Amino acid sequence: MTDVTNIKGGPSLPQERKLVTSIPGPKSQELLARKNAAVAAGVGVALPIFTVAAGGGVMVDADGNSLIDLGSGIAVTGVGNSAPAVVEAVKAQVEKFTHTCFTVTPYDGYVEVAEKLNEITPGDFDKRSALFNTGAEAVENAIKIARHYTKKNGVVVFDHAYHGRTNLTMGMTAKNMPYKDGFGPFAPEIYRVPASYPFRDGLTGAEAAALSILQIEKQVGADNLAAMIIEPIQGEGGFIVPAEGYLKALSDWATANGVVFILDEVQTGFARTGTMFAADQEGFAPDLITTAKGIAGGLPLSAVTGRAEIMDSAHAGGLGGTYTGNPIACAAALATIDTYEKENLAERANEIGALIENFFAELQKNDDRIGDIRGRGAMSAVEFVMSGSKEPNAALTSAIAKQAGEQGVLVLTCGTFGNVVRFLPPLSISDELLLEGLQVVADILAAN
Ligand code: PLZ
Repeated sequence: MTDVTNIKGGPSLPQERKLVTSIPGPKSQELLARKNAAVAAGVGVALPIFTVAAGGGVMVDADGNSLIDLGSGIAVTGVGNSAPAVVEAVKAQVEKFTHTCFTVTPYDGYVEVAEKLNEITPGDFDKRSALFNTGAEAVENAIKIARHYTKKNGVVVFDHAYHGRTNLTMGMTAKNMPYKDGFGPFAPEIYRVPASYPFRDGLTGAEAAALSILQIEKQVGADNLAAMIIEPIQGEGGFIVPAEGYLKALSDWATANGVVFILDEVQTGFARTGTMFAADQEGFAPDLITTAKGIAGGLPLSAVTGRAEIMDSAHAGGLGGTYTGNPIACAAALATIDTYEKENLAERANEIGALIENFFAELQKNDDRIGDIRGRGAMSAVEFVMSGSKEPNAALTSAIAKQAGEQGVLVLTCGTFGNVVRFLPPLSISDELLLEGLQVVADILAAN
């Protein structure tokens, strides 16, 4: 059996799909049994292979199998796992100090990340940032800040939205199973309205926005509304790209009505969609933007960035947390953002996206279960339907994910109806490996 004890990750790992056991192999099965006996059942896993190393476009498991990674740990390792610049920055920081709590005694890494975010996020206005640990925490804080600034309470969220698993963000998330079921009651003053879903509603951006706004005006009222928050491309909800002009119309309405407009770019941010942020392609800047995931090469860090007058409205001591803006995560973020810029990974995301979309467009000619191919950059997805209809085909979708995993390709699913296969490869993946992974999916499709 392969000895995996001393394998190092990063891009120098052999970039190959290689199966030496069935998936999951005996070592992973042994670890899975331990996991089931030690870890709460609610913490599920998509593919029970236990990782020992990862980098470039592959992950190696405890049995020595090398799998193609088309998930990036849910859009986190955009620069690749254990990217050399990140490893170096983390090592250097960990040898200096590991923690002070920024709100006790500050350090410059935090400030530098804030400066960088203020510079690269959309919007030509004076900005401030605050750092947190997780996407959900960033979303919670964006809502806190918007409420404090407007002195209003209501929050508008959308169908198919995903914003997290904490109590407030669970209430903001649309899908019941598995995120909310039995975990209520949820926080008050959250109002859900329809969102643009071109494949299913056939509406233009202007028509869809008019529907959303009508409901907001009739059921909430701008005077009661602190914020509206939306993902520029809905992620967990199905990689739904709204019709052109939809987001701008919502933002214009919010601005005209004294409502803080927040874009949740936790999944879309950092080069993933072919620009540094998805909003860069929408022709407007949100008041606030939440980021996480791709920000720090895998270290837990998140942020709220936005207009100085809104961000500064909360009193000193009102925002914080023991670990928020941890120095090691900040060092990793600076190296990660530098890597996106220096290696022009946004452009690479576009190449990856074009490759995926062309690949499935070819298959779609002979397979009408491929209902919709959509996305931007390396945030691409295929929505599967029953032949000759738009009825969601969740069975085919989960069969693809399961069988792809067994054949050494990690793919993730998503969607309110569970019928979307999403592709979120690390931007460090090679064309060859990506195409090999897609071909595995194509062969599974042909066989099912
Ligand atoms: N906002 C847009 O995509 C996280 C969730 C995975 P956290 N999405 C992946 C899971 O099953 O928990 C996400 C997101 C958007 C917020 C979040 C929440 O980010 O870092 O998971 O809290």
